[in-house]
Amino acid sequence: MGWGKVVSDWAEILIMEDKMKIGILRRCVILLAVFFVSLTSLVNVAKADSSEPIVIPTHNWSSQVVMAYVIGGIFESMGNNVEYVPADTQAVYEAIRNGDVTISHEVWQSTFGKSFYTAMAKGGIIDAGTHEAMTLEEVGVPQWVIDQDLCPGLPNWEALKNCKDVFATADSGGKGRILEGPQSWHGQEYPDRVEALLGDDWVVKFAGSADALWAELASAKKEGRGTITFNWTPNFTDADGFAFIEWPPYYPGCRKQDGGDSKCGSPKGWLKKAANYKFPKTHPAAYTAFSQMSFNAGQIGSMAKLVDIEGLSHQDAAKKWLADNEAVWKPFTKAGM
Ligand code: TMO
Repeated sequence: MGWGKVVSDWAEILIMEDKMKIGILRRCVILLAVFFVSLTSLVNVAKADSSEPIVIPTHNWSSQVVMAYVIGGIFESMGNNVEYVPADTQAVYEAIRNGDVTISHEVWQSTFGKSFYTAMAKGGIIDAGTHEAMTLEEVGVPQWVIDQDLCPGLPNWEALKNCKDVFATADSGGKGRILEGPQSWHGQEYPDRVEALLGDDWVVKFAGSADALWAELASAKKEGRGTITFNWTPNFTDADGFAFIEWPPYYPGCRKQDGGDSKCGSPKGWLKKAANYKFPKTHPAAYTAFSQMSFNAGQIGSMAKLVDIEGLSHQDAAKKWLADNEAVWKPFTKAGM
């Protein structure tokens, strides 16, 4: 509704009043009432979202991919167009900054905080709010390794000094092995740390995929063999229990890549959302909903579980999650209405 329509409505009312021979005082009252009604409707006019697709990145761990389709499904329920692109987990922040990708919905502090804020400092990417879930990304052992006391003193890191044989594997040359995630996540961080704190008795190997981590956890359990892998929470592994190694505490700058000696673990961190700076302007309704979105640890764990335990495809997992959780996500779309 624009001013043109308001003025023509008023003109029509004046003509009607003339025909009905209504007195001057009544005319004033009617006009005033109409004026306020028009004003309210003008104020309430929302700008429609662009039909240009909202570009959502997909990465290489399950909750992130399922949540991509969950959020895409929420946008579609609001009438928006959505596109999914596989994206590198570190380079994606530069892609959001320059507009090739619209959002990131799982910015994990420990792994991606630096890339996120580096892109922000250059201009073009905004902080779109924080999920309820707190996070930890760290190497550790399944809880049963602690319960069976395979390496007394765990999860304190210093226990590893006496346990290299427990965690040696066929390809580790007699050293204790730590199975890191894909190298694209943390680069040299774990080799730097392990060398700085444990020296030459330990070796870091990189898994090709998150699935390779879950396969290792499953076979180690079957064989009753100790294993140390990278993992994170929230994740589907929260249900069985996973004990993260307690390294010396993190502080900003402690990593070698940040100028430190790498004698520190990961921070207990936040989980944020990011967006291209134009998204609130091009898609105000979708952005308003996105800014409201917040998932807790149980919700994120359940998105991963649908794929990694129940074997659904990411798309089917998202459909099921949306169908089962309308009471969680529908309110995100109602802000500002
Ligand atoms: C970013 N990640 C959840 C794999 O640690």
